[in-house]
Amino acid sequence: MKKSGAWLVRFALEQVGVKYTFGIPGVHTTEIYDELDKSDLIQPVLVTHEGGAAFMADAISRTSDHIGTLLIVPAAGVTHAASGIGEAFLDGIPMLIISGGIHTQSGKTYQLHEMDQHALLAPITKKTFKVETHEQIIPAIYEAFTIANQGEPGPVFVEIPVNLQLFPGEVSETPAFVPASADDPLDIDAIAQAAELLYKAKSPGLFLGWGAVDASEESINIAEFLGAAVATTLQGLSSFPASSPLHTGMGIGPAAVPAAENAFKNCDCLLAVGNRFGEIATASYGVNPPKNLIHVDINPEVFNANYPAAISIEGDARVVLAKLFKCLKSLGASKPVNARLITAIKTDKKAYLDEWMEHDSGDRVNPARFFTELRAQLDDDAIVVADDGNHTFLTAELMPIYRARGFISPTDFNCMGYCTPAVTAAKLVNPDKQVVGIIGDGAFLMTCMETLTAASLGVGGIYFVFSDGELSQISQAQEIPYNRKTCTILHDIELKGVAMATGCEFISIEDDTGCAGAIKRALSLAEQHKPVIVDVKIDYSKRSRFTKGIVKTNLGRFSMGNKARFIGRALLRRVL
Ligand SMILES: Cc1ncc(C[n+]2csc(CCOP(=O)(O)OP(=O)(O)O)c2C)c(N)n1
Ligand SMILES: [Mg+2]
Repeated sequence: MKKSGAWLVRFALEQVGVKYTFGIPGVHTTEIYDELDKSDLIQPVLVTHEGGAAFMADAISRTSDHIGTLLIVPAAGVTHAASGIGEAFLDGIPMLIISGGIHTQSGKTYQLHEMDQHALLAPITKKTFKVETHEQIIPAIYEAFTIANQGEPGPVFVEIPVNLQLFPGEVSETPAFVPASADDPLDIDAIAQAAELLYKAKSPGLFLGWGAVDASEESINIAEFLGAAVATTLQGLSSFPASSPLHTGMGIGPAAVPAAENAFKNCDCLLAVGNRFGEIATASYGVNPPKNLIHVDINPEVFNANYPAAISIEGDARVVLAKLFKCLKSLGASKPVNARLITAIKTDKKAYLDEWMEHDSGDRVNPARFFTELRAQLDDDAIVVADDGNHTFLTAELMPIYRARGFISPTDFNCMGYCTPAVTAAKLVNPDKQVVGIIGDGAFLMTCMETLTAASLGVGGIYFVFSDGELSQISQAQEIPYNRKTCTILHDIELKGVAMATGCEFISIEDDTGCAGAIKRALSLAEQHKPVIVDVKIDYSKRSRFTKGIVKTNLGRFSMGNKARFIGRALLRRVL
């Protein structure tokens, strides 16, 4: 039979369950866009910048069962999208990237958008495909989808030359997509050994990353059985419900919240799941896991990369933890409820919150008061999205998250600009859930035009912009050593103007007394499908535990000579 390439792309994307594509059409993709216009299953979404499109696709994957998909022009669209593709790659998020490709049979070079996209994308994708015939289109998209979801997930790129899209070509079949069954063998011996170590431990603990996000139930079973404290990484914040009495918070080292720092001080057996001990997760490698480290991950490359493991178990977190729980139960009765630990966690959490609540924020908004009010008004299954900056760590430390995938943020690629498009997309694909973004004012400047996309689609996301006028996570680090803030004081902007320009509602929160009413109004407007930009005049005069912790860890690593040089310069600048 004869089919156009564009038809084949649509067929394959529908088969793998794509619901939205994000991008901006060009001459190399209009044929596919036109084809998607006919689809009952896929909605192509016009964005304002392909960088936003990539963050949107990422958020679709993180908050739904659909794979986030880009449909972009070659070269210029791909380079714009590269930031979001990189984020998805380092954070282990599945993504399909479909781009047009230059004409392969014109016999001409120096074509519009001609470049080696595969070389550019190789380091930030799991694999790239360039299809050469009509026959290859469906299999390439199926394989791309499979690879994107297999093992540690990530982005996969498929280039479809424009001439294939436009014209019909011969294909022998148009097979339905059949998902590959992934029944990888488990290392049962290692799991049994791990169970014994955990069962024997005096003070076992769980440290969960994003890789454990779909294994909450299994983690809860194990933690309750052992009476073990549970901490999460930043990306894994939603992997364990903050409502559990065993939940301590983010981190396990000196940069962790106090409940976690204290609960893990004497940890003698650590079960780390879906957490590769990266720089953010360990607060600059400031953690010190016990000798009995049991490391579970789907990607074996992470084992022993930064910290030696006593036992490494490769596999899907849900499957491994279910088996581990069975092994634990076979060893004996569950441990008695650890009342001392539970009381200590509760006391530490309250003391840390009190410390924040008592902090004098002057006539600005106290972060703890804002988050406490937001949590009180949000549904348990609301989705909270953060960008990258000081606001991220404040959210992680002060905003309890109750449901798996109820918190997302750009983590290891650490790309600012993520939040605004991600809120738009998360709300688009989760219309029945509340979706709120916590966005630094610097990050908002990067991608705030994706609020226009939300307004045009009638998507009621809420964008809480933490306005401190600075690139704070960086300016805080300049304050002491440099005694000046080069290029981190933001140019003045009237956010109300952005709201006016994009058709969003606008609310301002000037001080603590404004929080309750403003949040209530924002939620009610969002329920009426209106996106809302909320300008929060935040007070950043108190540092997060994370920031204080990494500063200490890094300074501690400096040689005496370098320490003296840095301190000397800081003192000199203060005197001069
Ligand atoms: C694309 C990109 N550029 C620069 C940085 C470096 N960076 C990390 S945090 C940060 C400050 C963010 O400022 P803002 O968005 O205002 O958030 P705040 O820290 O003030 O809460 C910067 C510049 C980055 N992570 N990503
Ligand atoms: Mg800022």
